[in-house]
Amino acid sequence: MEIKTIETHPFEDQNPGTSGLRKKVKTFQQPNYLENFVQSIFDSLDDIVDQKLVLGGDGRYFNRQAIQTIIKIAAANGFSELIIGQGGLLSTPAASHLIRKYKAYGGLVLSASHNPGGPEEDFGIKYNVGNGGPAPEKYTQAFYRRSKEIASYKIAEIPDIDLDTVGTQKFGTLTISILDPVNDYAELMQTIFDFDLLKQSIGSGYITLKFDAMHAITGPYAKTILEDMLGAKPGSVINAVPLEDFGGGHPDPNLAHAEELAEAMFGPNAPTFGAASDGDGDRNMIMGSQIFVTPSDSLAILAANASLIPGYAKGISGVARSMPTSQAVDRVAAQQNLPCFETPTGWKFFGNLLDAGKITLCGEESFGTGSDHVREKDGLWAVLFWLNLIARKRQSVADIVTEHWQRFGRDIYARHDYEAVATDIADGIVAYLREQLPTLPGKAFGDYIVLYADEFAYTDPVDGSVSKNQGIRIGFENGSRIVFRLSGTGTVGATLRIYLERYEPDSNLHDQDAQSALAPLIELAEKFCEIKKRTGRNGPTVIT
Ligand code: G16
Repeated sequence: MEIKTIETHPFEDQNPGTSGLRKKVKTFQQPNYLENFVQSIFDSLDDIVDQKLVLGGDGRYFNRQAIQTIIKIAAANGFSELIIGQGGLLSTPAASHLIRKYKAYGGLVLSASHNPGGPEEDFGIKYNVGNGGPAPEKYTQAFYRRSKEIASYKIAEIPDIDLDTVGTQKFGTLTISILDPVNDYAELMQTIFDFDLLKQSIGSGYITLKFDAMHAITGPYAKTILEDMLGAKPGSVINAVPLEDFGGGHPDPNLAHAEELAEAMFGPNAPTFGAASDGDGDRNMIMGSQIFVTPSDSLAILAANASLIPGYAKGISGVARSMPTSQAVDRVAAQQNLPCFETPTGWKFFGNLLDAGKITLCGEESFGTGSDHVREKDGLWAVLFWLNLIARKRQSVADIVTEHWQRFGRDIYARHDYEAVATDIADGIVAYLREQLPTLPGKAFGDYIVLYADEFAYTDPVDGSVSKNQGIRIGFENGSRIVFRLSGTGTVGATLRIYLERYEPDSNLHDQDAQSALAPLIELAEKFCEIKKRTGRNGPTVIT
């Protein structure tokens, strides 16, 4: 195998965000852009020679070309085996599982997750470490540093690989293994959930379901598991064929983007259960007939009922949530005497806690839920967890949620996103918020008295690493919170996220619309950040 060294020049913008490097496809298509970043990753890793690397992506536009390039760079850098999903496809949780199962050194997952795909849209690449999880910050910072000084990359002279035939191919000492992307993952799910019970409940018609794969990666996974293995009616999985542009849609599982599903679930004759996943299969949205379950509530409900699931029947060691996620899971942890951790936004912050056995379940308001079975959030896992709960409890989704609120109270929750805000305006807002922080504690705004106002910082309890500036929090004496954060996954301007939360213990008041219940907090948020005033907009781009 001949290896060439190609001279290159650094790009200044290869700083990974919340989850890898995400840019417009056109940016990635610039000569040497992808090559530089991949070589920067390999240069920052120790002892990669003769190691295994997992490789796959969500099938979006540019996935196949990028994979062919990465294969050649990985080969030139001395990896001995590349484990690749057939067709270049792997969901993020499946990639995490393969890294763990085959004891790979790490993996490269090509995805911009919930961001749209196509020649004019987004592409992304993230590196996962040997535990199967997203590279922690010390890695991503090293990649960025290297990308700013890189002068050359190595590339092997091998032909393009046949990505579509399962099996192994050899090039000198390099083995390329093309695997069915679904098999290993489906096997893992059977070790966690009660597939016999699920088959019965679905086969008998007790559970009817609709899963929206949003023309993204979970299509083949959901078809195999939900329809072929569990017997859901053919057609239960909608938008099941992965497309390079996700059918022109936005593969973001929320009420705004999974419109077809939302309509069905709030319509007449709605199925018992509805769900959607995102571009790379790590997010989930859970719905029941006439009800949407917030991701924060979903995490709390899974934690409260984990003992009903075979994989967690022995008990869970602890739970964690990202800072802006509602405090619903904290209440479960307090009642069950479980450790509960609050981490910055980004799945990478759960990795150490999971590895150390400090937590079993974790989740985020951004439609991510997962457990120690892999080191990524896992959309279909959450779906199977809910289905298993419904089957075990013989209750509807609405009844499970209502019962949970009766037991623990309801954390009424919403997130308002202002997308594509000019960066200088967004920076001005953050500066303005920062200025106010010291002046707020003790101040009363109607019924809301500020208890604390700070910028969230996190010290990892396992390795002591400190992450600062992780979002602005304003907490009130009545337990309500407003959190402000700039997204780390967008590719156009800045996205300001405003997270609003109010605790309601009185079960007579649980059944109310979140936006109306949060109206005073929404007004206060505007007072603190002036987003509408500064942008001239009337309201958020997306409300979840
Ligand atoms: C990524 C991360 C998540 C994070 C989310 C939101 O999700 O993996 O841990 O919560 O971004 O990030 P932000 O608020 O910064 O946009 P995904 O599904 O995009 O990989």
